[in-house]
Amino acid sequence: MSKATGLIYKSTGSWYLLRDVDGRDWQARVRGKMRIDPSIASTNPIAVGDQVHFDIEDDAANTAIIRDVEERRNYIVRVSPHNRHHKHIVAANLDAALLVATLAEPRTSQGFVDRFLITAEAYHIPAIVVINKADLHDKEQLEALAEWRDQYTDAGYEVYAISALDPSSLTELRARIAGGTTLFSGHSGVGKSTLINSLMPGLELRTAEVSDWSGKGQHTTTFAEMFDLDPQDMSAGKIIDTPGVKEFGLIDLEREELAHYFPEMRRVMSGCRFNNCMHLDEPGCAVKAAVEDGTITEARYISYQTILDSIVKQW
Ligand SMILES: Nc1nc2c(ncn2[C@@H]2O[C@H](COP(=O)(O)OP(=O)(O)OP(=O)(O)O)[C@@H](O)[C@H]2O)c(=O)[nH]1
Ligand SMILES: [Mg+2]
Ligand SMILES: [Zn+2]
Repeated sequence: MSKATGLIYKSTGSWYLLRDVDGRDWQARVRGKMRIDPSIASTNPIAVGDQVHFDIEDDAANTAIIRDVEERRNYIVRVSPHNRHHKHIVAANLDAALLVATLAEPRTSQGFVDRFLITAEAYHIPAIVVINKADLHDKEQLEALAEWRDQYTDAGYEVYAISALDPSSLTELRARIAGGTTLFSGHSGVGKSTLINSLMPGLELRTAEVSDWSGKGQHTTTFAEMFDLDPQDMSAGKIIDTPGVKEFGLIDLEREELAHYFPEMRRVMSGCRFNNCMHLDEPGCAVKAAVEDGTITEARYISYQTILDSIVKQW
């Protein structure tokens, strides 16, 4: 009954896959009362990426009982768009949060991208924007790609345009995520699992068949799961695949906070005349001045206004 530590690689809600420091896998459950961090009030006490202490239950059967969770370095929470009290810890102890977006089949909206980025900002997790399915881009989508690339790069984000089906397009992204733990998120069908398969030949995650791809989200992946980029080397980095999400509900934000989560607004807002400036119609607003001179992209500013509006309605 030795006590050991391990990392959660998968959670189905009723049981967990955990890997101990020697690389051995255990099927684990939580027994008894476990302290749940009341400041998060999530529906799940343990998430992928959590470091846990466990007792061996049955050595031959590889089963274990989780005792407690170590304090999280960080985590990312998803709020149900239908019930803001319904919070789910998607993953913990992350080095980056990567959004897989697509301009076609399916199209990811700017609002969705921006909500994801706000969430990552709020949790202080570096965000990466990946635009997948570059092989499908026609002239119009190539223009949209150039626009997205400019506006997100200007805002301060890393942007990668790739095709998960073309391994030669992945060189830079592969180097970027090496050595860290990266969460992959995005709508169903954008190619998260396909991309992970391309980054890790031999893994063979289930992906949607091209033939039964209808253009609607199909949720091929049903549970978050973490993978070692190199199974022989735990320090090579890890990727967390997640099920597709329809919407990214925002965590409890005050209207006044929102601009802080737009890095390009954060950089200039100290120049606003009023320190409670909402950057709407106030005189002497440095943010609006930056929009006018093109330092802040119009599309991102419109997104700010739209999201601000949704916060008012929500409360
Ligand atoms: N043309 C093209 N198709 C792609 C690309 N990447 C993925 N696909 C296709 O898109 C479909 C969905 O891919 P998945 O990897 O299952 O998508 P997912 O994001 O994991 O979806 P969920 O698990 O449902 O969240 C599959 O038919 C893939 O073959 C790409 O770069 N180009
Ligand atoms: Mg998937
Ligand atoms: Zn202002």
